[in-house]
Amino acid sequence: MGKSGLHISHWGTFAANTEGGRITSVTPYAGDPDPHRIIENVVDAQQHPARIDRPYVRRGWLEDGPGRTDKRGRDEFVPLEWNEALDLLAGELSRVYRNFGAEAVYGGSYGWSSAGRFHHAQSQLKRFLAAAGGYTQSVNNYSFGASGPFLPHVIATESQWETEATTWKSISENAELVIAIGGLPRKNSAIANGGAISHDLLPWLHACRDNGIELVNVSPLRDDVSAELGATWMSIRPATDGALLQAIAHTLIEEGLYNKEFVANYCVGYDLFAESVHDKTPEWAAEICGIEAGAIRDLARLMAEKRTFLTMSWSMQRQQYGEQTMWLGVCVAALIGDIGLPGGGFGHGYASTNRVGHSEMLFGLPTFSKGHNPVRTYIPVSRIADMLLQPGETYTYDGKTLTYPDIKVVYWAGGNPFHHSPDLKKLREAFGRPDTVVVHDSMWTSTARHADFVMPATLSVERDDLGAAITEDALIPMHKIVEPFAQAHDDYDILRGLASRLGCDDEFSSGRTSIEWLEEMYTKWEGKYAARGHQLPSWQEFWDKNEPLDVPKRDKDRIMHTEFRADPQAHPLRTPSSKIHLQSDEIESFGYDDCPGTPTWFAPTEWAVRDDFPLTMIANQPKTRLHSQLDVGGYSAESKIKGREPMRMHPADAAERGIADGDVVKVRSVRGSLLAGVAFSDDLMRGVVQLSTGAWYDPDEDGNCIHGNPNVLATDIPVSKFSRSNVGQHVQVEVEKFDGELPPITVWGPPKIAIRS
Ligand code: PGD
Repeated sequence: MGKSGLHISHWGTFAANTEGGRITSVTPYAGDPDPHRIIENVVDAQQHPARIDRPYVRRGWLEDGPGRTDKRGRDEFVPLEWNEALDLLAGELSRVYRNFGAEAVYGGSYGWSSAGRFHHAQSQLKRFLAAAGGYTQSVNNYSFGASGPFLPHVIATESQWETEATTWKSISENAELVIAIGGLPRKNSAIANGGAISHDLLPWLHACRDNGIELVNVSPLRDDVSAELGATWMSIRPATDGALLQAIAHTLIEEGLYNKEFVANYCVGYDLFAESVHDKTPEWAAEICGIEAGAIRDLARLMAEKRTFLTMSWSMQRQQYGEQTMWLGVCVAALIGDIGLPGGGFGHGYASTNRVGHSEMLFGLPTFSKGHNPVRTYIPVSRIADMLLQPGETYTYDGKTLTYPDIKVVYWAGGNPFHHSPDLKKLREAFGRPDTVVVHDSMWTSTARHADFVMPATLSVERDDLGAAITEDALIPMHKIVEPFAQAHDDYDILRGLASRLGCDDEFSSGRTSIEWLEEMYTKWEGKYAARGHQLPSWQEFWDKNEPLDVPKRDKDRIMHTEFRADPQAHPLRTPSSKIHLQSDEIESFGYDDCPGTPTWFAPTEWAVRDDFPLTMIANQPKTRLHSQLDVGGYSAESKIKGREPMRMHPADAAERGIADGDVVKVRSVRGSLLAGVAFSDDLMRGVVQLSTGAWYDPDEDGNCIHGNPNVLATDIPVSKFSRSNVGQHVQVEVEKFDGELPPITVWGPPKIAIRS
């Protein structure tokens, strides 16, 4: 029996108890004020039957060679020896680089991978592909792929609204009213990209409550703000927040309550904006969003009276026309005029992870370079299926016209597109197009099953690393806890094996082992702090001590845009006019009918099918795991109902359909269907069901999911012609009781493995 040092995951920091080389339990870090149970998933996952034990190649690829096929995701796999796998794959990469050039290799490889600064699979892959010749890249992300490129045109760049966001300290001490559009869900703040150490959301929200701050949760889900905070719940129909915001703006203007001085000095485009909301009365909005007109007026008046902080969750823009919704939030915050004042203004993504609103490390974290990618071609990340299905086709993005490249190799490490991509049947078809698909993962996820080459990666508990999220107070030395499962290798070593075969090992590895890289990264980082007068221990001391290292942080009392407010000439915004845009000639000049230059609310096109699919599904982030990671782990598994992902439903909506609590149901959309287990809840408004993402896609013969992955239902249309981001948050569905024989879940074990002849 043993107890490990601390280990860090995106969802928390823990020590592990081990016995006979296995993890038997985990204990949360004592310094975490609000640990989350997700850390428990690590225990069962490490030796789970779903682990990939060795390299594999798809039988069809081995027998027929590379090429277009409909067998991916349906074929069996042939086990390979490591050298054989690396030789075969290196040969295929050489063929493609030689015959088609580097643009034909897609290395966008989106995904969260694992915590740990060095063994970050996606970064390792990018460095390797850069050294091998280059790759087609992706830009933006699935989290805030619309607001990321859009907000810089009207108010703030990503680095501003993320890194320079007003801190919770300032909000809790100075705000009088916090309006949370999309709520402030504790479950989402469980995670932090890079590794969560201290979960502070609840303590900060308790401070807000104790200081008498009024909290308003604008969401179809009551529990998007924890019950004990006593928030006012404004239950709003999904995808109608833009209409609510237009009506608030209308009231502020109509009643002369807006801050004229702020608008005159810090904004452009007021006249056109005011004209655009002229007829957007609270009565008009009430019909759309289901909130009474009087309540909308009262809210607008309250906002004008009190120091107001208006924050919008990332989910607000993971919807069709998401840029416009975000922009309307900016406009309302600007009309209120508290931007740049203590505890007031506009925020985006507070509680969407454990990041926004926390101060950051003074001079960043240890890093390594992803090398130089000579290929300039890129796609907005959510356009993966369109790219594979429509090579050579042109499309718009952020004022530009781009062309989809012709991809021959798709190489993925540390992501699960068969989790994250809406419209999984379309993705399946798209994954049939390239010559070769390569996946590194620790688990037989659905993405691994749709690959030709499957390379078994270690879990973070099986390797040495160092880590923390940028908003933490400490850096954690992550000593390996257990030996790698079966023949799993670190991504770095797999890629090194390929690099040496392709003749680019020097460029990729610089001749270093993993531990030498950790030393190199730490030493450079420590030097950066030392040069600025902050003495940190040497690498050897840090590593040997095996304890969290305190790292100095930037000011904890920051207010976004305070300098701009103090002197807009000396501290201009990086928008075209240097001010906040309530209207934009630049956006108008792009000519996108779905993203015009004066912000407005549009009804989602999916509403056209409401007669047949009357319920709106909210496909949001899960409580029991991060995305799809470790879905097989104990905490995630225990939430399933008859082996299916739980779907919350209002008892009255269920009663109308003859559905009982705990029933398995078939959920249908225009695009497909899935099975889920029903959990009754009156925390949802009527007409809404909620099914979290992340149940591993387990397709039947027609590609419908027997396990409960909502992306088989969701549409792959873009947010708009501007950002081309994903709209997975909402889909129209109908639900019926499933009375058939329940098919067994197959995705939690290995796929069919061929006996080698
Ligand atoms: P994860 O489940 O985190 O999902 O999509 P993302 O692809 O990031 O996938 C990470 C994968 O990496 C897992 O399969 C894990 O096993 C693997 N992995 C972990 N560590 C390692 C490692 O060290 N090496 C290797 N090789 N593999 C590793 C997330 C994406 O989903 C995001 S960010 C958002 S915000 C989106 N949200 C929604 C949504 O709200 N609604 C819908 N319908 N869909 C969404 N999809 C998006």
